[in-house]
Amino acid sequence: MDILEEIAIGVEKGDSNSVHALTEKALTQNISVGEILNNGLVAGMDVIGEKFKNNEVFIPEVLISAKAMKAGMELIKPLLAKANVESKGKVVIGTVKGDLHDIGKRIVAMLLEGAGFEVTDLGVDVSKEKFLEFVEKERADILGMSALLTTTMTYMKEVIEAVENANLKQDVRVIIGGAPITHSYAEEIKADGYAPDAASAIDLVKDLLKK
Ligand code: B1M
Repeated sequence: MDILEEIAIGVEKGDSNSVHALTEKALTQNISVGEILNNGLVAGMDVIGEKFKNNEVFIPEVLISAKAMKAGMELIKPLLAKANVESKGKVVIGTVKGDLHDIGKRIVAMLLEGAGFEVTDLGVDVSKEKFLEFVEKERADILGMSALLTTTMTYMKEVIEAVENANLKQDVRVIIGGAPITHSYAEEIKADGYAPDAASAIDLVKDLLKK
């Protein structure tokens, strides 16, 4: 088995120590950061994403694998920019103002990162001003919003209106999710997409960014 396969299996198993050590070893063997990222870390996370979609693994396993992936990511992140590894796209994501639920949003963010997207996670209780600031600053391709409360989901509409008023609607696709969100609500507030779970969110983002 080559070292990249070993990294992928380490991510799948959620073994942070081995992923960290193997990534370090791969770098000393002059394996490119792009290969480590795509054929090691992301490959392992892809397997977990697929298993999560098929209900073969559950939230705790996803979180443990994401942690293992991060153990490798922290070593290669500083080298990625220099290596000119092409990002699959930039995503700014957060839970909307007034809402402190972040477990589902974190899973979405981690799977997106695992799939090779550059993710800026703004956390919880995010105002429209902050969403806009980071969409502009990061030149985001995707703005993702999460809400778990029926009282906070309405804020998504305000954010989309703010995006329109700032003339950014052409530049960024807005996707939404969270337990109370439905496809028809997404249509009603003119979001570009809705995903019922984290695995579908990855497919949705890939689909929206198809050139
Ligand atoms: Co709260 N809470 N909570 N809570 N909480 C709910 C949501 C609730 C349904 C419980 C209930 O009454 N049965 C209810 C909402 C009722 C409603 O509005 N209809 C509720 C309430 C009322 C409250 C408080 C108001 C309680 C109070 O204080 N009186 C309060 C509000 C605080 C606030 O936000 N201002 C509150 C607080 C909390 C805790 C802080 C204690 C904690 C959150 C901890 C945290 O997130 N760090 C909490 C929790 C844990 C829950 C439940 C039990 C679980 C939520 C969760 O994490 N689910 C929840 C009841 C439930 O859902 N069974 C509940 C697991 C997670 C993986 O699923 O977030 O749905 P979910 O994410 C999924 C998909 O929705 C999707 O992908 C994820 C993974 O597949 N998805 C996206 C999510 N975001 C996405 C974004 C996308 C795409 C897909 O694109 C961008």
